[in-house]
Amino acid sequence: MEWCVSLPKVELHAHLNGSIRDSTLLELARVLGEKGVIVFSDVEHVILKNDRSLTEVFKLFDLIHILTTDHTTVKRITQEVIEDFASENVVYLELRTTPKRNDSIGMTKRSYMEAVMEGLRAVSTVDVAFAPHNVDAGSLRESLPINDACDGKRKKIYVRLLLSIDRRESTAAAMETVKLALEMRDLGVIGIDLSGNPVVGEWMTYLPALEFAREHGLYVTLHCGEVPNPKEIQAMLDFIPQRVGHACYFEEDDWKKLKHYNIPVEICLTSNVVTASVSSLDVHHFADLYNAKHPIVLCTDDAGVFSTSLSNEYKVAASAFGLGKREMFQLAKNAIEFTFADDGVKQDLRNIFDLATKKLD
Ligand code: 6MZ
Repeated sequence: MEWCVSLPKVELHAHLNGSIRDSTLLELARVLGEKGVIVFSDVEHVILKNDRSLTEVFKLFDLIHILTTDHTTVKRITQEVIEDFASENVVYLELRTTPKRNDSIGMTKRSYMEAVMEGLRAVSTVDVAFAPHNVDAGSLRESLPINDACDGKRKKIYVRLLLSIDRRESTAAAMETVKLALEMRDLGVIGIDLSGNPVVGEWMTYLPALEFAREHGLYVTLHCGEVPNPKEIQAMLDFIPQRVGHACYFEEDDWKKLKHYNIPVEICLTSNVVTASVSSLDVHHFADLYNAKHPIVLCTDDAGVFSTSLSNEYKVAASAFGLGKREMFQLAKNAIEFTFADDGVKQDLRNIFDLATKKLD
């Protein structure tokens, strides 16, 4: 595990509200309990529970959103989540979150995202490079020390943001999210994710917004095949997104299409097994895709909800699929090519890995 922690890593599938520390959730729940908004003893065991079905996961998200959807808390969780990823040597993070409205406190999707940006700026324990067009494109990038997992230098993490469309949303709400993403490009927003309870909603509802996103140069990644839904899986693959997440319930034609278009897959091992989207690691599609040299990247999905970390996902993959250090290093490094980052950032990341090669043997 120590080796997996010191390995530089790239995280491409992490939901902000799924990555919160348990201690923070409990603290927030206690405060709302004292205010009489919730009954603390009712929610404590829900937060600490380890095994969760997919249905329970989405109930938990409803609870988490009650605890976190105000500006101060959104700022706080963003800051903590970035610190947590950086502390385990994640050197590049694409963090995704669903911009939310909360009329009772005057929150708009834009003000939600402004709170996220404040959280990014509030990180002080590590250097955060998040705005491609101003902060880290110029002299600051040069002046920041390269993250070096193996010595005491200050860590640096690149962060880019993906805005999520929740499957419960209407076409108009999805379009609002895409327009917001376009307005926030200079602040490090680079793409759109489609997520949310996979048994809710219809592909055609989100398609106009996703097409609009693509036409305007935003990258798109889709939660695809987390539950059996053959028609939707085919429609999603025909859209040719830049990446897909999960791909658990693919049939032969789906694999063919995925491979034909060479679409990288964000693999979330612990999440898939806990939610029973895959019955066990022995039958997980990681092995087939890995052996076929299809582009894949290990990700956490929801490090808080599933009590995992990216280092742990590498450890799980190593023991389930027999990967050695060399294979794990290559797997982590390959992920650079599947990021939505620009060429300059990709080159920086390659340099970080090259530097680490010498020390990790
Ligand atoms: C689908 C998921 C998910 O956006 O509020 N989310 N969607 N499948 C999953 N697999 C377990 N895990 C998380 O983060 C939480 C939201 O991310 C999506 C859900 O829409 C959830 O409400 P944000 O920061």
